[in-house]
Formats: sequence, structure tokens, C-alpha cells
Amino acid sequence: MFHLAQGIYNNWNRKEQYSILILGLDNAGKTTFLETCKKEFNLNSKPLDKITPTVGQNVATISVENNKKLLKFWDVGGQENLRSMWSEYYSQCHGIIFVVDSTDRSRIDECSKTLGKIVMDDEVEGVPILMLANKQDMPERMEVQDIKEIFNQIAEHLSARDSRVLPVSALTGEGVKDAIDWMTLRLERNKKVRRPLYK
Ligand SMILES: Nc1nc2c(ncn2[C@@H]2O[C@H](COP(=O)(O)OP(=O)(O)OP(=O)(O)O)[C@@H](O)[C@H]2O)c(=O)[nH]1
Ligand SMILES: [Mg+2]
Repeated sequence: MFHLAQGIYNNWNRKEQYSILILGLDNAGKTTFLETCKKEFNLNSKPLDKITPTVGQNVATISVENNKKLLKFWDVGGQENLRSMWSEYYSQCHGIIFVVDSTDRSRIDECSKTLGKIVMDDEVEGVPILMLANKQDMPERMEVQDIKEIFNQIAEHLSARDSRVLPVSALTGEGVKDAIDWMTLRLERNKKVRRPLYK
């Protein structure tokens, strides 16, 4: 009887778990975004001024929708020599967040080429991609519309891919919850394409 009750309890308590990969060039604000997410979802987080360039990976799990879903974020280093390792994560991920430094006009071309390479990878087929125009708190930022145009050129090559560009400031937290909401909804809709893991 106890085992039956335990089984029912476990099943009832089962949570869907999704893995989300945070990608983007070095200095884009990926780790800052992750730490701000942790703070917004009441987890212990690092002071933002103590973040250093990522060499390995940072992992954090946040719980959304009244604890029914777990989003496991993988933040990996964006320096050029580290980008070749990104593809090792593709087959396991349910969603990709691509962070763009909206103030870095000189690297916007490198940024779009990097994103182009990601979306062309077969393992990424069907995975929702959210592009974040980060650092919107800075006066010298590029407008979201301009970033959207660059992104749309890449999206044109895709079929009915779920993708979106949203403005955020990982530093102030502006737009961060909206970004998580968008991704959570897309993960739900893409359930048939990639099954969630259960915990
Ligand atoms: N003004 C402003 N600065 C930001 C924002 N997000 C990140 N930064 C700054 O950008 C710099 C790089 O941030 P990181 O979070 O380390 O960038 P990263 O993408 O993780 O970099 P790598 O780990 O090297 O790939 C830091 O000085 C951050 O404080 C933002 O929204 N606004
Ligand atoms: Mg980092």
C-alpha cells in the first residue's frame, strides 16, 4: 500500500525538465543573464560585478509554472576558441538563447555569422531560438528593429522555426522574465519535436 501511495505521489510530483543552452559571443552578457535569472526566480546568485569570462560552463535550474517545469540552463564560454565546443550540447538541448551585445556594432557581423552556423546544424532542427538584444540600458545600443533585420535574414533560411528577438538588459533585469516566459511557452509547443526529460 505504501509503495502504491508512493508511486502515485511520485507520478503526481513528476516534473518536466528542459535544457536550455545560452550562447553568444564573449562579452555578450550570457553569464550576467543567467545570474539575473537566478535572482528573479529566488535562487542564490552571484553579484553581477564579480562575474568573470566563462571558460567552462555555468549551470542553473529554475523552476517555473508553480514548480511544474524545471528549466536547466547551460551557460558556456563565448570566446572564439571555445565556440567549437558548443555543438556538443546541441543534441541534448530543448531551447537556445542567443545573447547579442547591442552596443557592439563592430562585431554584429561576426555575431550573425555565428548564429547562422548554429541554426544550420542538423541537431538544432526544431529547437526554439530566442535572440536577446542585450544591454538595452546603454544609450549607444543598436535598436531592436535593426537587430531584428539582421536576425530575419538568418531566419529566412529556416522553415517554420520558432524564433524571436526580444530586448533585455541582463544588468537591470528589464525584459528577463518576458524572455523566460517566451521560452517556456515555446518549449511546451515543441514538446512533440523533443520530449522533455522527467525528474
Ligand atoms: N550595461 C550592461 N552591461 C552588461 C549587460 N549584460 C552584461 N553586461 C556587461 O558585459 C560584460 C560581459 O558580461 P558576461 O556576462 O561576463 O558576458 P559573457 O557573455 O558571459 O562572456 P563570456 O563568458 O566571455 O562568453 C560584463 O562587464 C557585464 O557587466 C547589460 O545588460 N547592460
Ligand atoms: Mg560568461
